[in-house]
Amino acid sequence: MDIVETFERDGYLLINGGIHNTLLEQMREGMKPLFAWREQHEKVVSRHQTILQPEFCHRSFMEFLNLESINQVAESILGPEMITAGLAVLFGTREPQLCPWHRDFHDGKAETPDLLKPENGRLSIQFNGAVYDDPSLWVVPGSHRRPTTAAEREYTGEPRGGGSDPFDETDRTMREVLSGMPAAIHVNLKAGDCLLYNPMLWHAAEYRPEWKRATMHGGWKRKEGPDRFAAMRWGFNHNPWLFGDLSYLGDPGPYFGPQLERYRQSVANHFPDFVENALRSDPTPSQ
Ligand SMILES: O=C(O)CCC(=O)C(=O)O
Repeated sequence: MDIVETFERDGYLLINGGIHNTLLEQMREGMKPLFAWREQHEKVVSRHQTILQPEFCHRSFMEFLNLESINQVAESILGPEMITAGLAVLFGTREPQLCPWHRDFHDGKAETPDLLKPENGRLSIQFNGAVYDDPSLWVVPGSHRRPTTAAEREYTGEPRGGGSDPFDETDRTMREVLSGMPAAIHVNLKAGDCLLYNPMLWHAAEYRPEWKRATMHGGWKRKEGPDRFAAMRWGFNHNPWLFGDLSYLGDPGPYFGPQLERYRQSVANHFPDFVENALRSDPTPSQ
């Protein structure tokens, strides 16, 4: 079975050691201002959603986004005309928290039945690229191409999106909640591993303060995705700075460069007002 068939069947692909060690070291440097940013927040912060903003964008992030080992696998699934979905970093939290079982576009949404059709399984990919060892994530293989089962519904309760909540472990540990989901498997990423996955997959995560976590979180879409589904336009308004002077990025590279151009084109097609405002105002970092 080739990688495309595996991705279609399971809804994910693991690229072992996709990020080489020298780059990992540089990315850890690039993470330092982001860890400092997190420390400034009183409340629990589990991610920074827009690390391509000028204040945080580090040269190593461009190199990561241009890794051939990862882009070629993604292109074999989505085709060469990929649109970037931006870049976030997942930290985990300062207090133990559970990111409960969910699909990114949940069962209550009108578009969900279509997004779950097997023929729509290759419109978008998201990734978790581990800069440090990362045992946080759990997934249910194959759940991206079928409606929620009665057992999953009973186990997960009301549909909800992502986000994480404090979890009282008096009666059950987070591990029990995660492993108790029917057919769930643990994704134990080692530093340098990159998981590509379909956002419709049931997934969940455990956040432990003792785990140092900086996992790159982004992805790609095929143009058809945002053209057909409003859900796939989520995040289009996260990066006003990508519509201004891009010289701060340096060389955006052979993969990310064209992916960024397609992103700008797709956002301009769907949200011309947003683009016009982004170009008019000074997109001062303000996350
Ligand atoms: O922290 C994680 O790895 C899970 C993130 C997540 O569930 C999401 O972004 O939808």
